[in-house]
Amino acid sequence: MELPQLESARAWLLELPMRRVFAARGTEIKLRKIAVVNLTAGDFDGWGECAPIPGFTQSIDEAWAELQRILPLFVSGESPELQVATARCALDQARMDIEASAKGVPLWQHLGGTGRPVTGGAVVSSPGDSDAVEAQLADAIDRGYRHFKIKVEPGWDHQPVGMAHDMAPDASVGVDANGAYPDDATAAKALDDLNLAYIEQPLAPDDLAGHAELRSAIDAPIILDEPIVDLASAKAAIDLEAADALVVKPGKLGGLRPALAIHDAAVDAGIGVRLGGMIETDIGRAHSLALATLPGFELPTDLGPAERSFAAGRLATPVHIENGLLYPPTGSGLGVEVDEDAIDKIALEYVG
Ligand code: OSB
Ligand code: MG
Repeated sequence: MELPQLESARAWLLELPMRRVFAARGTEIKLRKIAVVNLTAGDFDGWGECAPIPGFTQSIDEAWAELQRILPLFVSGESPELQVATARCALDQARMDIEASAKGVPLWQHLGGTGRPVTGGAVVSSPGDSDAVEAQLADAIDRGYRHFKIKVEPGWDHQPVGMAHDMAPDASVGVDANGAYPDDATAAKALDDLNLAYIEQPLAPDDLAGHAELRSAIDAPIILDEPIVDLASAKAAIDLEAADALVVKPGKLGGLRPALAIHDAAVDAGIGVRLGGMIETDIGRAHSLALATLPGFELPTDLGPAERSFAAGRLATPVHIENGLLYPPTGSGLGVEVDEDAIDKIALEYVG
């Protein structure tokens, strides 16, 4: 679909205080730095989010520098390729929002999704800190989540998963090791005793063969996250039968279009996809929710209203959670109301 000529391309650099420190392997986030992008074309406008994670993607400084350099070029009719995946994602999302609005359909319909409710999931970080884990679980239960993804490592797995099952016996639990079990096959296999919905990234990112081998020893679905950075890496994991499902994160992949391509490749190969989070605001969460209504996304997601992560700074209408399910908006385009005044008020820098 041809977009009408862009009339404006704007971006804001924001800093949001976290509700609590997000601590996982190699990452500790207290203040979240992200950028939001707005494009206008004819009667329509679209929003997207650039949400880098330190140590996991290129930095916000790299992403912001690229947005500052490239956004003015779009308005003068050029369409240069962006090099930073999270910045590319923000532009792709804003364009998709405009495309769906111009068609008069919800974004999920434009993407080929169904608009069905999607299982939300709260991510529980701070491995080793049982008070912090208990507080996060209690908070998530309070907010209506029925699925938890717990950050685990050798020596910190049976205990937090047991806490989750005790505190919410009907909820489902998955774990994310961020590659923490490479030297401990016994501990990795013992995760299978924990009644888990999935085990995300137990071994090192480049150890596809090791994951393929572990799969045959374990019943719970093995899911890859870190090595899935584009369509080629997804196909490599599929070809080696390294996973039961692949994590799909639009930010890391450079947008909704590459995410759709990986969804399709996985479904063709008969494996699953899981919609992962990158601690986005309600703008990024709404985009991910639309994508998660595609048929391949059967596993619980990392998604939910952004206020579980941030202490302040609501940028858009939060996605709606009820009994653990997220209900995609029915309006055309992204379908959430973005609060530009709120964005202006907290912006550190602006381009446009
Ligand atoms: O491995 O999934 C991961 C956050 C930062 C870095 C890596 C990961 C994560 C998450 C997402 O788990 C958390 C969220 O979006 O709430
Ligand atoms: Mg992960």
